[in-house]
Amino acid sequence: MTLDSRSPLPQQDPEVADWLLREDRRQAATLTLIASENHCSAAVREACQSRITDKYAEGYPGKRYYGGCEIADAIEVLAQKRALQLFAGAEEANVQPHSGTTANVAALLALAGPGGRIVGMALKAGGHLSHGHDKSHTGQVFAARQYGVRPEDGRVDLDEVRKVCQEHQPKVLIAGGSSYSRNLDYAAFAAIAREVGAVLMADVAHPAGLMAAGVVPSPIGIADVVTMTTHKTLRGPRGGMILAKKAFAKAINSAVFPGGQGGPLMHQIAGKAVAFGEALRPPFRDYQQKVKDNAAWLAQCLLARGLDIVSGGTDNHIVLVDLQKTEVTGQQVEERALAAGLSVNKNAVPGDPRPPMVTSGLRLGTAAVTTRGMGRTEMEVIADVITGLVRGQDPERFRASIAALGEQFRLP
Ligand code: DSN
Repeated sequence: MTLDSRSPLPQQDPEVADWLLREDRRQAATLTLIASENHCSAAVREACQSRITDKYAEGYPGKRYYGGCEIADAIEVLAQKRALQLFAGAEEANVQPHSGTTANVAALLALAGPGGRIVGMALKAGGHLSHGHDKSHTGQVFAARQYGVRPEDGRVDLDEVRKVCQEHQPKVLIAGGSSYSRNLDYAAFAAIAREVGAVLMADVAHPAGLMAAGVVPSPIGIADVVTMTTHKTLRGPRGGMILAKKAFAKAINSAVFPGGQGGPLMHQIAGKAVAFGEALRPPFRDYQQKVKDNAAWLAQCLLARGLDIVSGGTDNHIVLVDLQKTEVTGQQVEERALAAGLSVNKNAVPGDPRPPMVTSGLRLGTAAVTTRGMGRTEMEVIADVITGLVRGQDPERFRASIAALGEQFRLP
């Protein structure tokens, strides 16, 4: 945000303006290692704060319930077109979901129907709440079963996925996670889905940007439906998107609107169009390669300093530190990291005996620090700090070096 003497907000509402400025300063001074966060460009932010936020555009381009939607139509069509260019091979794009969870709920309702059987990865194994967890509508509205990961190597066991599917006979099999750091074999998931007559839905909320850049495998053309968020590695505005094979598009569109949402957030859709445009340019591929290289190097540095990493490394932007052999919990390290200037999140590790607000793990992600231009040297500093904090060193001793990195590597 840029507030100056001509901005209306500080004059009209100094309290909110002050909080927003503080958030700017917080982000600048903190290194974000939360794997689901990133820093979108000033152009994306400008689109998101545009006047089109005022416009109601219930419906879809060419078929709206209000007049005056010509420009909303043009923006939404542009966002769809760019999404289909970016994820080449996808047949239809719905850019209206307000978030990844609303995208997942809509897709599941379209594909399984209320009460329908679904199978997804358990939250504790690296899945997401919206993949059938019992505290989520997806575990309450649908008959959900979950698969995990192998305790010995932290990876998805396809034999277990097949077994759960054979027993449960789901209408939808979900491949994807929110703290899973390894590539998924989408073709193998598709084969299992076919064996039991299920539709395959891939949730690529986390690796979407890496996937768009071609640095990790893509489920496009393999999965029937692909859901994602636009604000993680994809580096766009907050929101969701669903890509679908033509056969499923009508049901999915109806499940998004009128099923689960009213008016689309046209300002966010404008931001999505800008972000997809950025992702179509060559520097985006280099950025994603660096995100992945930084994560691999960070994992290696942490291992070299004696910490355990779930699955022994990473294929994407996520590094999941397993603290079970240490004296500390995820919650304690999260608090210490914040005191040092690192924003990280506690996270369950496979088989974690601790509750979700405590956990025995730490999820790190390299998308945001890579956006700021950081590389191998900075990953080594971060690994030193995390290791020091796990071993009980005072966060204060790291504050100055983290603040210096924040000064050197600016926010976009
Ligand atoms: N909060 C996102 C994540 O951390 O993966 C998803 O809900």
